[in-house]
Amino acid sequence: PGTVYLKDYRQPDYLVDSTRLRFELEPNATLVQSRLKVRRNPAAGEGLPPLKLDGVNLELLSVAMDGAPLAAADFTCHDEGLSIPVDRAEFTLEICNRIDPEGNTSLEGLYLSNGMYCTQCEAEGFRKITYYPDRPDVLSKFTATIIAPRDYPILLSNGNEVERGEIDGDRHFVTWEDPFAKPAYLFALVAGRLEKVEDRFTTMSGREVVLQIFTEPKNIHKCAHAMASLKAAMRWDEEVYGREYDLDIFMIVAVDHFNMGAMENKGLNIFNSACVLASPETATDAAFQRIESIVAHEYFHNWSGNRVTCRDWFQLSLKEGFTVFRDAEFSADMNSRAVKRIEDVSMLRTAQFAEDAGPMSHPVRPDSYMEISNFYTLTVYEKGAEVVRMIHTLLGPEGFRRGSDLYFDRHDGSAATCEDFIAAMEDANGVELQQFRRWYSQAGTPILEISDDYDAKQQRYVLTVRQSCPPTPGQPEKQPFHIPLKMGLLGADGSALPLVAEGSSEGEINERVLEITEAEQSFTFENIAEQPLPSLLRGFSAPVKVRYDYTPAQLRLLMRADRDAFNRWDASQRLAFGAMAQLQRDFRAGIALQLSSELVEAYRSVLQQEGLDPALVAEMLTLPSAQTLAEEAETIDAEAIIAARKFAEHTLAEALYDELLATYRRLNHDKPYRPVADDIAERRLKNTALAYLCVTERKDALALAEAQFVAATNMTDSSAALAALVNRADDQCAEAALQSFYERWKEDDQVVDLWLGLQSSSPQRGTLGAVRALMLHPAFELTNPNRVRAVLGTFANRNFTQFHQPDGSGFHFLAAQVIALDKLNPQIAARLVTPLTRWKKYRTGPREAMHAALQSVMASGQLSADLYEVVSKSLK
Ligand code: BAL
Ligand code: ZN
Repeated sequence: PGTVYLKDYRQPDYLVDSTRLRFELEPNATLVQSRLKVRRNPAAGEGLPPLKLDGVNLELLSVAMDGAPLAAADFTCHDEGLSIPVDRAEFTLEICNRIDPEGNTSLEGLYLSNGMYCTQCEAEGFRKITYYPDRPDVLSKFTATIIAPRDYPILLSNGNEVERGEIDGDRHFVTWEDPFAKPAYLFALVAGRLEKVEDRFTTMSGREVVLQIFTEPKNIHKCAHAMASLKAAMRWDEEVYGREYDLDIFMIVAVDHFNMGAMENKGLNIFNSACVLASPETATDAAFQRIESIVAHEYFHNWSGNRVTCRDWFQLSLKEGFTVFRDAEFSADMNSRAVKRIEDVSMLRTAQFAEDAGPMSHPVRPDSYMEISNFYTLTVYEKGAEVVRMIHTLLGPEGFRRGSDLYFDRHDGSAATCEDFIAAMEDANGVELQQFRRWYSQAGTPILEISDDYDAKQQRYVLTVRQSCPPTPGQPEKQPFHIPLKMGLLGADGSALPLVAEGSSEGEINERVLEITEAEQSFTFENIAEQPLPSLLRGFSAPVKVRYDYTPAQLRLLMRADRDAFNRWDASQRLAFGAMAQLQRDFRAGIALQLSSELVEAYRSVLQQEGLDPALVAEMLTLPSAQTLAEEAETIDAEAIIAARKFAEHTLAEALYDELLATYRRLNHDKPYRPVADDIAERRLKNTALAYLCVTERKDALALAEAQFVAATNMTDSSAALAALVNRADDQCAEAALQSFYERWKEDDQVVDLWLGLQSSSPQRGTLGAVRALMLHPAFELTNPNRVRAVLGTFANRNFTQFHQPDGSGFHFLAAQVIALDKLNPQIAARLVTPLTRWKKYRTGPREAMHAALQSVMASGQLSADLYEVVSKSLK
């Protein structure tokens, strides 16, 4: 496969003013007719070059220009599309082709999922439907007529329904018209036997919008939370960004087979069932929160993505980074702000930092790709959101809003770039963000090495910051970034010290945002009456690593007293990191393991401290995951990480048993389920305590888990108890619980995914043999991405112990599954292979085994472009 470069971007030669589509749906032979009003793009240059249309896996039946049929010799048809000579500046092109939705297991384009037709066109799926200039900077007004047998009563597309009727007695049709010009990637079609729930929303200007959520009839009771989330998101976007919804109808459809979480097609969002359907009995708190955030995310795209779209796919973060930032702020407003931040940063530090340091490392705005699907990454999404957050921090909320207003005004109805976004922020605020742009072009995670000096006589405190960024593929040297470093200073008693910068006339403040722009920079604070303790990178104000030599005692002070909740948690993580690093060293040196008493006592204090948000307590009590420890390590020693983590967990559980038990008992009360922040926080802490108690494998603790499992009336408590049993209890007890759980929920796809994932992630039960057995379970299908993620994704990404078996069997097993999956669904295969791509970071032994597994994928035959890109770059 070839490489596409950002530097090669050219305007489209032709524009498509309108696109009329007609579908006659048949499982294996759907007929697609298109009628395009095409016009030479005056901005693209002179002459009339051939019209190039993208098309993949299509059976071409006919082409006509201005009504005149073209003979095969009149144009070129190849594997990737059509090239049609053109002799006029404007014309109507009519194309007829056939596709096979049932045979389409890639889940890109039009496909059948559980008897329901649906589409996924982003990024380049539309070319699997019909021949078209499938690029985001060609915006067109779409009309779609869907013809289907009457046993597909629901026929949906974007925009407004304008006509419906009967055809030949046993078929019917519906025509949809979208008044907003859009790129083909936002096109959607759904046909099925679906039921809907309906609600209404009155926009800020008083217009009434119909809201509909469609699902299979068996799931119709699971839509209420998504509907409530949608309405909250609509209101929030009006209040915070001044953005109003623009069509008269907004539809969401749940589908079972879906590569992504959801898709923001104009007026017709299509969702992975797992990201929209929830009931208290079947969905965990985490699922409720995920649904709230994804529903909001897709809705927010109506402005940040649809009204203003991307010029090309290198600009993907323009819509994704911004929209993730928007949804994160929405979730923070709806729930606990600190806990949301902690969750997001944990994920970023574990997985995005690893991506930044791995063979697929790329800037937020990549320079090149082979297959764009591989760039729907944590870097483009999550780090992209951090970049937007930094602009927000630098400009403040009002300045940022001025910038977003200008951005939407300037680019409404067009395709924009990341550069346009920053320029709007600059112009609206009269500031200059030239250096800041490096966040879009330079890959890698910057490191801040911070040291300080206190002069008691002068009462002067100097903070010195050195920044660097490791080399990444194609970028050996990095220029300094513009980094907002939010900080404060604590006195010995934990009080916030007033910050007065050298020469500053500002009044007393306790927190500052230092703007780091140089490779090395010092900041001086005057009138500091005592040796201060710095609280650095508050709220994780930049996606960087901070190195500062904190003592355990200083970390305990930050944990107890910092006014920034995020940094209280961060201090707990640093303390745990230090202790676990020591355990890893001791393990390798053959020294008997001993956990730092500082850590044990710090955790005890957290459990005893009054007035803390229980969710924050739960986060502070949770040791860094094995994956996070691996990301932090210079060289990954999986065996030592597993031993260290297991030992630390056991020691804490034994030492704090009484406090954990008291916490569990205090919070284990019967309360009707509500997915609201306070209740979620209590359940989180209760179940964290239960998991620790069960680590001891004491009978009393396991009895608590069994009792909770039996009595639970919501899935959060039920699955937490089951996980505690599955991870800790003897085979018989866990087996019985697993069986009864499956019998009760086997008809519910979301719960079955959870059941599969629990087993796959268990260090006890998710052995390779057990995972192979799960793949033979009737519930498992390799063609269903949710099942693949539940069993294989969980095993490779969340079962550190079993995946990293010293004989390398886990790696070779994953390689074999990736090879099989690539024939069916390249996007999912390319994602699943990720853990193997990190082979270079492992110590010798696992490194060679991982490398061999990856080579076996490469040698297995013809790989998809998706998988080829990831594997070939990782083998370099
Ligand atoms: N645009 C793909 C799905 C999402 O990020 O919303
Ligand atoms: Zn998105």
